[in-house]
Amino acid sequence: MTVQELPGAAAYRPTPPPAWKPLTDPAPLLPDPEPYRVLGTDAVADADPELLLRLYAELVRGRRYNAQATALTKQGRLAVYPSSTGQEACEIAAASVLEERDWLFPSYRDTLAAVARGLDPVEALTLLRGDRHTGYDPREHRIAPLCTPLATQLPHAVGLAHAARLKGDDVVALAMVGDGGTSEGDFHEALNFAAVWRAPVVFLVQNNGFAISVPLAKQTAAPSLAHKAVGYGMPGRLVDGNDVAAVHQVLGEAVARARSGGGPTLVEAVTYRMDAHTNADDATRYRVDSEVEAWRAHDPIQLLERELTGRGLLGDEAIEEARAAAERMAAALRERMNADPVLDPMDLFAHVYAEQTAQLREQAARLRVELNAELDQHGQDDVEEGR
Ligand SMILES: Cc1ncc(C[n+]2csc(CCOP(=O)(O)OP(=O)(O)O)c2C)c(N)n1
Ligand SMILES: [Mg+2]
Repeated sequence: MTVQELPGAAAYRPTPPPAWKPLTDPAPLLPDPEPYRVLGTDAVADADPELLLRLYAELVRGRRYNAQATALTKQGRLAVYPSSTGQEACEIAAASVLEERDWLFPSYRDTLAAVARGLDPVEALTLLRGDRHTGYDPREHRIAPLCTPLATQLPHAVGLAHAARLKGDDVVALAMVGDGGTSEGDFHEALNFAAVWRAPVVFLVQNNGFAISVPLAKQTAAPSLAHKAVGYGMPGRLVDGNDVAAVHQVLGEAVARARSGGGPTLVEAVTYRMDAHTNADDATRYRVDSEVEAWRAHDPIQLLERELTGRGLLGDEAIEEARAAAERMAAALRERMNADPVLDPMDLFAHVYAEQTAQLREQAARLRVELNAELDQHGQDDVEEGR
């Protein structure tokens, strides 16, 4: 078959689409090829020893909190506890880079971050013991409710941060999410909106290797979760999530960037969940001991302890002191959690809407009638049984 040349075809030259150019230079947005580390590297010379000692005490306290809360599930005092043992460096660093005026948006696994930010250790467990509402007033310490629906906290964080910026308030929101949460639509929507509007948000992904039993390789085919940042036009940072000095530095830089109007950052902290997903999970069904042991050798407390003792900044006495303080916290937590909470069923209707709806008022009235009837009935039984 011969191709017939159309008249004038010789003059036609295909050209690229008009006026195309990259919206953003992708090179500075790319994460480092290896997770950033401070402990055991030259960068540690720049780390403030006072800060490292404070972080150490918090890590020890955090681990003890995880152990105590897990024990409370076995004693029937807590319905469920998603432990962050092994991930304490991310939890503590996240809390410590924020100012009081900032907001933290935690997931269900981030109780420690909330406690490290000042939340009462018992109030932090209220939801997990199945008590009232969130268990705390989110406005008091500027900590959004510990969020169980995956990734829904992310658009909330972006909305709050964007609104604060429009109002001229100096507020940064730090939102925490797991590796599994990055597959949610909310993750995409939050990052896209944040980047387009340069919202003052920091996204911290704790990549702990698993979403319950699903390993990272089944979650994504991206080179790393930090690489996803480039697709939204924000910087992606990859950090050793067990190196508290590194996580503190990277998150601190991201917060400073957000505060100065530079827009959002996606930080992927590479870490590992040492315990099962929750007390209701058996992790031996989907992961091998050798993997767990390899991570045990990269324990966040040990990494920092070795650094500090090696430099003569931490001695046996200070270690004992940190452990004793953690024990005191655990004892107080045990004692308070062993007291039965007094609950008012009518509280169900509080804090649902700023102004109660007609339906809720009607339901509340019906419950009130039922409760009164029950009270009368029990009162009657008591009389009949001679009590
Ligand atoms: C929208 C939604 N889908 C599913 C679940 C059930 N679920 C609870 S935890 C979890 C795994 C999440 O894994 P990841 O985000 O990696 O966080 P991790 O538990 O490892 O901290 C799933 C699927 C949920 N809570 N919300
Ligand atoms: Mg995970």
